[in-house]
Amino acid sequence: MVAVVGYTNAGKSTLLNAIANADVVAEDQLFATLDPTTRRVKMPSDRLALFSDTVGFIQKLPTMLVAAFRSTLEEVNEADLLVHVVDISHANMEEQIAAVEEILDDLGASTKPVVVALNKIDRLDRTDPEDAHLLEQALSDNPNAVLISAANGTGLDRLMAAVDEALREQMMSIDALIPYKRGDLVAMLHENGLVEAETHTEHGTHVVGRLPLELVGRLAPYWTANQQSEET
Ligand SMILES: Nc1nc2c(ncn2[C@@H]2O[C@H](COP(=O)(O)OP(=O)(O)O)[C@@H](O)[C@H]2O)c(=O)[nH]1
Ligand SMILES: [Mg+2]
Repeated sequence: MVAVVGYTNAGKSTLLNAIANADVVAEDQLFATLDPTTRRVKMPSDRLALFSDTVGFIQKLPTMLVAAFRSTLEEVNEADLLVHVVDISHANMEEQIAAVEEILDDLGASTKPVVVALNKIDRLDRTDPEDAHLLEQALSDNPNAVLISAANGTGLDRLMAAVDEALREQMMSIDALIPYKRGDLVAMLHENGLVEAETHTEHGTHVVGRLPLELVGRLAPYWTANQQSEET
């Protein structure tokens, strides 16, 4: 589960549309997204990820939006990873980043892994020294950021690869021998994890791969001697 967060108007809904062909309304106005919407996205690794749009973050949240924000709070807290969309063409980019980080902190989500997407690079001109400096500064402040244009699709493949890799890092290595009567567990692994090797033995399906931490325990009865109890 990936929650797309960011200051309002940063381009969250546009990004979600671009990666999922979702019909999320993109409007140049505050709070066009009042309800979080979730889309299934096939990642480069072939895994499915659920991307959810969230209500735009702003410095002071009006009371009337607290209810709408509550569902965002849920999306954020349940997410394995956050994609923080930043409008790099905005004069107050830094304040906006700080405001979003502060809200994430308030939500208790400041320790979630984050991929920063510096959006709207189509509005910058690299041959303009000021823009070039801005890009350089933004990248040195956010070393793992990906430059994108949600509007024209630039960098979306690199963003997806970065998300895939960050999700992979969230997973733990597994090595299990699953009896044939527990085909449901093999299916669960394919759906939620990464299968690196799968062999059919006399005693069941031997699988090696990676699985989100919270699901690893389900395979515990079938771990082999090679299963690491701690991530290495
Ligand atoms: N030039 C440009 N405009 C963008 C880009 N991404 C979004 N926008 C525009 O920015 C405005 C806000 O986008 P939206 O997706 O609604 O932002 P949200 O509030 O974060 O969901 C809309 O007018 C979009 O068309 C981009 O990559 N380049
Ligand atoms: Mg939106």
